[in-house]
Amino acid sequence: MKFPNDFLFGAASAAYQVEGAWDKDGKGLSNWDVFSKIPGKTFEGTNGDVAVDHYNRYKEDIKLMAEIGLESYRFSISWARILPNGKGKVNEKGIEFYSNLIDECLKYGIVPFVTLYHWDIPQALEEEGGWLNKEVVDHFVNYATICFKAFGDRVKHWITFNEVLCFAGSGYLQGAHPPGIYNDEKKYFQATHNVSVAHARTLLKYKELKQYGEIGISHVFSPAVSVDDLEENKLAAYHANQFDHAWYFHPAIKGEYPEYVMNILEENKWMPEITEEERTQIKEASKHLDFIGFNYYQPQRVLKNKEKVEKRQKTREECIGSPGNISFDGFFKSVKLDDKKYTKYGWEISPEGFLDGLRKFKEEYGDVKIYITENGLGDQDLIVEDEILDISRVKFIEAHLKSIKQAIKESINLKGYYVWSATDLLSWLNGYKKQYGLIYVDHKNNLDRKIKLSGRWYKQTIEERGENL
Ligand code: BGP
Repeated sequence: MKFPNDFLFGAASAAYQVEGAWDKDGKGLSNWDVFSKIPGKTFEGTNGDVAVDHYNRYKEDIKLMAEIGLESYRFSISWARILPNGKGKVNEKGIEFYSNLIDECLKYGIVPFVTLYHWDIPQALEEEGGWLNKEVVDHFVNYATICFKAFGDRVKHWITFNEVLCFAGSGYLQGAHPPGIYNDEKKYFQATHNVSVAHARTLLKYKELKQYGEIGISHVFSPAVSVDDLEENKLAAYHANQFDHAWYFHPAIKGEYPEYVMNILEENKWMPEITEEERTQIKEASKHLDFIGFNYYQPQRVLKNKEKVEKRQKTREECIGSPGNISFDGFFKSVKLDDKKYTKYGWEISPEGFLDGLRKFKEEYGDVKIYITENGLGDQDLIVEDEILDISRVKFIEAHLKSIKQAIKESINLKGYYVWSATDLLSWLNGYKKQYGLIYVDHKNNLDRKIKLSGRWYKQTIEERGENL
């Protein structure tokens, strides 16, 4: 079987992780510009001031992506580049940069797939309460509308938000991302609800503008599976899926929050303030959702937690995504298992868990169109005589594309796959050492680029439309 012709093979990035030029051409400060400079927050104090200088080298990067044969490039817009204070006057230089980037993609026939929010809120709005402040929702819709009007003639694929679970969980439960708050469930649920409303209103605005493209949201896809058949562990897995998936997928797809979670929020006094108008907006938007994006890296192996939960700020090591942590509410625990394979960074490698999760998703949510907006291997690549021999990454992508092929055979509505990431880039909490790219960036040598083995392998796979997988 070949992958269908309308299936997009792409790769992805995010503004803060690649652009650099943090204070160039009128860009305002973002929360990450500030947070990454607080001692101890990031790996060896790394930040995105320069990142991989995509802002200045985007032409070279897009050319290399074209050489790989990428059909689509997913990137994000930095809100503070468009609106330095998050609201008010538009920074024309910011519009110009993204306009040029889009044109450069189109020059090679690469479809731009644009994320409006990949975690970098303008610092001025963060200081006004960030996602806890409902006025920020208005500002977001305004920012999105500016982007639709400026780029919507050429961009026909939009993602409102990237991984709300990750930025809100890290920002309000673990203290590992800005605004660096921890153990504040009430704030976490209020922020996630406000983001759901921002997504809904932005989607409705987009439809109102009649630009005839598609719009969706990308979420963490990390299906929880019980370690065994014990009832208490199966309940732990159910609970994890309700909080980590249903709390996000339900409003976007079904237009309402899951009852199971709502009951627990009520019992614990964690219920966010939700107005009738917001409920209606969420419901209405769900009817027009075009697709859901999944960022899949690993499943979660869980069991009922019996340990006491310590109410404290998590260390960076506890927040980098490897299993071994207790959930925020103390209900379940994720664990490493002896019979599973793990990456150098301790993330499970499970193409089977991916396929299994996709099947379960279809059972629950039906035929929703899906893009895999991120999937990839974080590693420290082997370099031999200047060649980047990232064999493990080839194997990783190959195995996950096989799962997708099988899923398509089973009529799961998958329409695209984006390798995380196009070029090597900044990992939020792991610095530049943790590489994901199809294109190598040499930090010892002027940030020189070079296509890796995985890039060449991906090129061939795209040319064959995956027939030989
Ligand atoms: C996702 C984010 C990406 C990226 C990726 C890899 O959660 O959307 O921005 O960072 O994870 O994560 P990490 O860099 O922590 O390995």
